[in-house]
Amino acid sequence: MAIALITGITGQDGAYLAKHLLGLGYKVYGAARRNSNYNTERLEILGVEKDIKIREFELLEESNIRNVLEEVKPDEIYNLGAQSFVAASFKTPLYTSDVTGLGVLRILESLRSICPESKFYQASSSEMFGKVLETPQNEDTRFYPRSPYGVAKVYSHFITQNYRESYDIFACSGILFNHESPLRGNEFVTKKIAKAVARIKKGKQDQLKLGNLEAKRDWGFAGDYVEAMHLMLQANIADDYVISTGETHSVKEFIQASLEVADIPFEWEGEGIDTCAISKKSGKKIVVCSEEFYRPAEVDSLLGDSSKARKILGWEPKTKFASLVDLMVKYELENN
Ligand code: NAP
Ligand code: G4F
Repeated sequence: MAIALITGITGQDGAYLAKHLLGLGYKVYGAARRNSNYNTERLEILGVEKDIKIREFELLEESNIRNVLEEVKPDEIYNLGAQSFVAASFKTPLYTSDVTGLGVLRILESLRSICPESKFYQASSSEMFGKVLETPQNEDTRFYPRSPYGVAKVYSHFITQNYRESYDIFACSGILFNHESPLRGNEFVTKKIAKAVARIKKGKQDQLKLGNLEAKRDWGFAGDYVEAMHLMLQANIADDYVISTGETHSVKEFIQASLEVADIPFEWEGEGIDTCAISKKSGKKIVVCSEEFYRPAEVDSLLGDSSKARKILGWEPKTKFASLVDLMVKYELENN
């Protein structure tokens, strides 16, 4: 039975990947940082919590990482752990660089001496393309990160590549574009919108406050994307792959589609920071913009070209934008 170690097991992708690997017959270890109460909620929602062996794991602490690798000796390591919220990285740039950037080096150094045969997956990000230099973005597009998070991901991407080339480690980076699900963290824009729209529908919330509604993202479904992570580690050659849908939509379009799923009639008014959505029923503003959610530097538009993954890995996204919005808003209407 193959053994997988997933860091960031308590996060969105950790939960979907664990479920996928268990379904393929893997023995799954989940690496989670110490907490007064491990946050296993997502694993419980997917019904896999009892099948995963949790080990204490802190990306800031090399001795801790070494102990886990010595005990588990994994065939495959999926490094999904990170300070992953872009907006927070402007407030905690040093911490983000340490966890999201140097954390990867700590794992690679430990892997190199303890289990050099382990295959390694690094969670790279479309945030590395930042102020994009071409559209769509593929594996050869130059990076231009726009946040401390993006810069840390560029570091971790290149250190993964460097260890692959220097020490012949089977190390891959998946350059994943935004992927969402009902298990997405509450601060991310899609979850924030889906949750608020359901609450507005039920009369539990009056208004949703957001930042830049013009930003565009290539949004896919996390359940589809974790399959690509696994496929990368089964390929003949270790390499890097863009994973995306090839469609881009604005935050405004996501709101529009969400209000339609919840059957809330509305109309748009204003432009830029004065944009708002007015309920046709109450005449009140149900969506407004606020300076507090704008970022010091923005990634305006992302659109991925995942033809390499389609060709070499045989991977393709199954969930389109409309189905993703439907899935997320209906989940909130039923469970919120
Ligand atoms: P997420 O839900 O925010 O999960 C992040 C995980 O990292 C959580 O389990 C968190 O643990 C853990 N973590 C944070 N700091 C840690 C530390 N110091 N030591 C050990 N673990 C730590 O993120 P996600 O959406 O699942 O994304 C997974 C990975 O893919 C991340 O590396 C992210 O940057 C990257 N990525 C995500 C996307 C996307 O659209 N989702 C796109 C491209 C790349 P706690 O539960 O204790 O906080
Ligand atoms: O949902 P977001 O916070 O995701 P963002 O910044 O694109 O980052 C996510 O995707 C990356 C892949 O490209 C990952 F690497 C990263 O870990 C994370 O998963 O914001 C999306 C867009 C941004 O342009 C933001 O400015 O939505 C805009 N936005 C507008 N109002 C908002 C809000 N974002 C958030 N979180 N909250 C708002 O109120």
